[in-house]
Amino acid sequence: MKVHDALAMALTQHGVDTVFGLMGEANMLIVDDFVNHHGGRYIASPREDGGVLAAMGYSHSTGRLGVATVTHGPALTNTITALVEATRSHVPLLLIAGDTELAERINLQDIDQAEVTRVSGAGFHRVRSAESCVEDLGIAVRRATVERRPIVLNVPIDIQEQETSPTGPATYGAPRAQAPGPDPDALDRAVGIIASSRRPVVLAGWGAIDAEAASAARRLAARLGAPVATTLKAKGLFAGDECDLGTFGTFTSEVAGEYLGDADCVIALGASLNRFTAAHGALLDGKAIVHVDADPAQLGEWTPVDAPIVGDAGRTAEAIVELLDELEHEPSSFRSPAMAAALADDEPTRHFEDTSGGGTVDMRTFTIRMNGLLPADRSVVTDGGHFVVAPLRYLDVPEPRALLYPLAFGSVGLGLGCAVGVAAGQPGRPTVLVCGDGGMMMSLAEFNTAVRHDLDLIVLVMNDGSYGAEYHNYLKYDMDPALSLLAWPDFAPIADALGGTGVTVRDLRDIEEAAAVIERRTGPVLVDVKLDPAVRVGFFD
Ligand SMILES: Cc1ncc(C[n+]2csc(CCOP(=O)(O)OP(=O)(O)O)c2C)c(N)n1
Repeated sequence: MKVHDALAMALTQHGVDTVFGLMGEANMLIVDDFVNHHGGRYIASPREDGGVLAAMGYSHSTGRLGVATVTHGPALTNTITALVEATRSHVPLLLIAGDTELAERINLQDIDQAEVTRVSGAGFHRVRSAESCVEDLGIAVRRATVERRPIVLNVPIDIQEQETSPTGPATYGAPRAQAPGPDPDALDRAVGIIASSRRPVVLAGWGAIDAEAASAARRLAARLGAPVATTLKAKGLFAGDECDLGTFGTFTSEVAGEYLGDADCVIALGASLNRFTAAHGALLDGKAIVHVDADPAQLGEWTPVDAPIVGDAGRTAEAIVELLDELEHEPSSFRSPAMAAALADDEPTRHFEDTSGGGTVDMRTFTIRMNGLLPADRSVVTDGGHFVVAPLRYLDVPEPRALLYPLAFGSVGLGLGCAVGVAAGQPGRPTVLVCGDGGMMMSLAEFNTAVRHDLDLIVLVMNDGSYGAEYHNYLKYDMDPALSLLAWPDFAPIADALGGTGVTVRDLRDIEEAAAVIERRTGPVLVDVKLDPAVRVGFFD
């Protein structure tokens, strides 16, 4: 068996059924074997960064390893921004990079792949020989899983063409995740603080999104008479709970913010309590904080805490409930029918002046309306820019893995690639991408990937005809924002030309028609939402 075939076979032995990427001379044989000999699915992107971002979206939405492949030289350098994003987002990802012949003295496309990878923060592993190729792939898969970052597996083309007899271990199993129990002294101290609080809140983060941890968090909240809240990353975890205060931090709603302001104790489960969650201190100052995380490095990293506990979020929440039972603790009355009613009655449109008119809509009003009109069981992906406040604040998601905002590197233009992978990973659930016109122009070829691979994608382009974030920065400096304005073409005909369906919203009355087009869709849809660049929202208030 040739090495390229052995590698493709080993991928399937690791449970990989989908590979994203772009082919060239140094990876096309692996791709061909994966599809034609081993029954895999290959999703072809028009740019390599799109393939890596799609693998990232796939991993995020499924919890599985994301896999992408590129050819040598410029193909790998095209992935660097995406690799930085995936590294900083702790996504387990395997990138198989073909490389030029080891024996060749000069090749136009040669570059030191280890050095190129190093700056991104991703890991690197080289296929050492034909005989070790399957073992090398296993090492890379294991590293991606346990190190929770991309690993670039470098495969020189001349090794790929050699014969091998893959008898070595196909897998190096990653250790199963374990759930460390809390230290009794740390637990006692925490329970002392919790028991003396009168208005506790249970806050869950990404470290508490598995089913056991989420139900333990709910039991703890019920036992304490506490409302629940989540970090932005864990948005949707408590969907349906009538005392869910929603996102804790920068995106807290006005009504929930009042209750969070009143809280005297926060029990944070698997949440890093970074500056966004803390709303730059405003939401945590003066409160007693119990901080639970399986990783000791996370405890108190961003915020001083009163009771740090190293432990699995679910097991620790259970242990706290048991101790409260032993103490015959009386639940607080913070969680109340009045709180549930105030949250249910809250109407987000009440908290701002709608600015729609003159051929544009207010993005907040538009997003709030779309929240009710889009299918409720959806994934939401955002790009970056001024507009991002609207989807992150006003679009609901059914569970945390259904929300992805690839902003760990602060880059514009990563949303559409990620959305392709999210849609591929969750075929039963439409994926809604919200991006700006600048981000869309940076990545729009990926819309056609969704068309070619029959993915259920709905794109909402928040089109203010400008780099809106920079427009408002110019105004902040008291400067003319003219250079941030861009006369892009209309996006609806572009969507049609790329094989999907485009529709334009210029007026609030157009929203129903856009929703009807979405409802009738047989392929990807793009909604070009015309906005006034001068309207500032969210962070820019
Ligand atoms: C790769 C990259 N290039 C440039 C920037 C600087 N930048 C930040 S926001 C932004 C504007 C994006 O415009 P758009 O997508 O239209 O969204 P808007 O801000 O208008 O809502 C730019 C250019 C960046 N963050 N990343």
